[in-house]
Amino acid sequence: MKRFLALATLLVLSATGCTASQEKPSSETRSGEPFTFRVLTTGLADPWEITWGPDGFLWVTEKTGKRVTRVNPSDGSKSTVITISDVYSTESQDGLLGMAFPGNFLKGSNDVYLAYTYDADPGPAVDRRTKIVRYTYDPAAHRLSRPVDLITGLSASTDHNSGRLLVGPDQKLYYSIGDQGNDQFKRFCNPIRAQDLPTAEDVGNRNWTTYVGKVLRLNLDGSIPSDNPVIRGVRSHIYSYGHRNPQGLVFGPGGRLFSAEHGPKADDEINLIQVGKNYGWPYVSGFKDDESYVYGNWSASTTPPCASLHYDNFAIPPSVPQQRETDWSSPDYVEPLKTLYTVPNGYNFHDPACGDQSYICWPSIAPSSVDYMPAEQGGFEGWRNSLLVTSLKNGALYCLRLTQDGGSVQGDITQFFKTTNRYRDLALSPDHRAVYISTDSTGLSGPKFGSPTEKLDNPGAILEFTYDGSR
Ligand SMILES: [Ca+2]
Ligand SMILES: [Ca+2]
Ligand SMILES: [Ca+2]
Ligand SMILES: [Ca+2]
Repeated sequence: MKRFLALATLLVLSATGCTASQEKPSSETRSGEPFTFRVLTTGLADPWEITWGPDGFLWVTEKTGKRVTRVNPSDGSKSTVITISDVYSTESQDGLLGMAFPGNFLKGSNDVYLAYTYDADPGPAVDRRTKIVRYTYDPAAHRLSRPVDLITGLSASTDHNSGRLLVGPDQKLYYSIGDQGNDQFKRFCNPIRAQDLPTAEDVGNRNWTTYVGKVLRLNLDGSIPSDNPVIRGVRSHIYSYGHRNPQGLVFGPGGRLFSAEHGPKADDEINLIQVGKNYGWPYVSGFKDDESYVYGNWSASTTPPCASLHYDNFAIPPSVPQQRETDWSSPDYVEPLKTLYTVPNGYNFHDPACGDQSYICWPSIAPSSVDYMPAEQGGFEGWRNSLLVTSLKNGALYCLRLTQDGGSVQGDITQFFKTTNRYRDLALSPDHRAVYISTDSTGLSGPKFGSPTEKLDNPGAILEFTYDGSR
């Protein structure tokens, strides 16, 4: 309880602290974990990507704030480097999303890459799309300017945009784009197109509608790399396919690319992304094991048509075609490295403690990002050579240890830093002793002591957890 009183005090102190001269936030120890904790800063509008810049500042995109903000990691003071009025953002999963720097950022290049949703319709209608844009940073004025569109007209949705952007060790852009949240909830009559691939004509016409449910790989000018895979006869921006909502992407040991992907009720996936491979969605959720998942394609219902059906999370009507995981196959299919968590058939997804919001209690954790803690340097020994995954639903950081060769996950998944928040992304300090976590401004977190809640401990904040090796 003491910790929560201290947190409340910190919140009051920092609520007015948006100026450059705010008092240094104080820290506290965490019981049972060798880390100290402080709220570095608050007042951010849905901080989304958080990245440690080579200038020693934390760079943050604010999804609904439509801003890129630099945060001083010593005192939490903030400055806005750009506000992008072109960003179209609602309270759903659209807005300013991914951000990435080239490998030589501030050492030869001042480029910054951003991904965001915008409205492509000039009139009152909304044509929600995604673009990736290059900006130029002025390190003297601390401002971003001179936007250049690299790719425009990508599909966008109120749901499952994914949106993670990286520059790889090969100096290519990697971008994850989700299945748009189709075949469920309000979008249940929209088919999932994660298995669809473009024709040569589509690519020639810059028709990117099949790019949903994919990991893309682009040259830094937005063009298609000449060494991208040829899949079913066509080379495009697609690097891998069959993804649901791969919101986490990170390069790990040996240049391996890992993803963290939101599963449906269960089966969040940790994947090793390989060139040209198929990750199975929507035919397979988690492992191909026929456990607690069957693909029901609502849009394919003809009698009656989908539009006259009522969506149900738990019961698929007889008119909706269903397919078992083991009845599907693809020569390119790759199983996940790990799932969080797979449950057997017959599992009860209705937890009465969760009421109408039962999704918050399902076995999936909503993995919003993934980072890599190297084997050889500093920080908490228990995390060396591990993937660190943030959870939206559980307000915790999950650690998955990699094998020595870096190609698979070993041992039990361990959980750290539990609070009543929605953890969106993380960044590591260069010495790997400090972990910075961005938190959503609103939404549901839980269950902590039985019930999910919208009363978040630290909405719209950056939390700092520092390894205290002396304890
Ligand atoms: Ca990050
Ligand atoms: Ca419009
Ligand atoms: Ca999969
Ligand atoms: Ca499965």
